[in-house]
Amino acid sequence: MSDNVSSSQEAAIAAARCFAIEGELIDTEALPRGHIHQTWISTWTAHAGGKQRFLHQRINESIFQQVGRLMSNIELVSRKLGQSCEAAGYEAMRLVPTNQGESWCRSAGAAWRTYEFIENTRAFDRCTGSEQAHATARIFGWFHASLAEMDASLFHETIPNFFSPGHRWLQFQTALSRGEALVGDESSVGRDFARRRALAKDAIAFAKDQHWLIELFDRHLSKGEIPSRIVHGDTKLNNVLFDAESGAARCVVDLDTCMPGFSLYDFGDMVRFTAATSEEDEPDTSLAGTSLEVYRALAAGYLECAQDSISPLERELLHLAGPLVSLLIGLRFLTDHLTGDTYFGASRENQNLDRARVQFAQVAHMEKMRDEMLGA
Ligand code: GN1
Ligand code: MG
Repeated sequence: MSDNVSSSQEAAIAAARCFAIEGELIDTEALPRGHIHQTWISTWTAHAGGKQRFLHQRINESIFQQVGRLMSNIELVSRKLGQSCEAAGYEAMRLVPTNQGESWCRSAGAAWRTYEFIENTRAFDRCTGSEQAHATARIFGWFHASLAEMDASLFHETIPNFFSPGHRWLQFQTALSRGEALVGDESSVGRDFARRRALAKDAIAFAKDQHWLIELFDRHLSKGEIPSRIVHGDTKLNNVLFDAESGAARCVVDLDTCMPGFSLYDFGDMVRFTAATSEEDEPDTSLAGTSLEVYRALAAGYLECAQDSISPLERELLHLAGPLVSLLIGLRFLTDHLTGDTYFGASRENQNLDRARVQFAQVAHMEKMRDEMLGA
């Protein structure tokens, strides 16, 4: 074990002990998931014999700068879902309080939170087929319905403009123009940007061609024609836990971006990830695209739950939600590639550029299937 790993394991052990867990700590191991936080699982001897596991997350404070606000949103959502999950046949994430009764703590300078680990489940990075897609859309549909009557003013916007198409476009444009201002001055930053921009030439051109989609949604959003609702904000297939035996959807996880947004964002994010025909960072973009069959199952499942609560305009724009969110996430990956991989990080060269290209290939593929998606 390298020094870094062992010291971060020690930090996770110290943090785990700050939470109100009974029994003896037996083991902790890292769980490499997600782009944002560091996650650990601990195992404890349970009171009545046997063992119990917990999930500890070291919160990324460069992204979530106000941890108190983030955790307040999560407390609201997990409490609300906890009230309605049983009747729907689902489960809700359960936060474990700290020894002082708070929802998070600081340990050795870092911010940590803990959830009960939900046993006998599996998460999927790739969709196994229509049935799973349908179940995914239904659990997120239930999620929206459960939060629909909550008072939105209780929620904090933990990452400003997180869902705003125009904001994502501006971040991309700013990365380009800041980088361009440095090119030619022979600084290492300028040279690195020129190299990254040259590699991304095709992706940059594609993004510019798709600006109409951003404008379309921005127009409706700014006029209030698309209503603001409490959304999940990261409705990837792997944020649903499925029962390891029956395969039924059991629990929605990753409540970090639960805040006011718009439902089509969540539906679009479901499409971009669940109906993807490749991994999110597949280097061979000829494999990237969107499965029409999976799209149809997602639309059917989502409409079963949301048909009565979405507006006619939201229904009309449903088929464009997938392209929009693939474009937005693609823009974010591309922006990160251009600015040195500082947000999502990268475990290999050009990973964020590959991620952007996959999203853009999906946008292009969905454009070709627009009529079929419209009819779903
Ligand atoms: C990030 O870390 P993870 O995988 O839960 C990101 C989402 C993106 C997603 C793309 C707070 O989520 O917005 O859609 O990566 N989360 C944040 O895979 O930026
Ligand atoms: Mg997430």
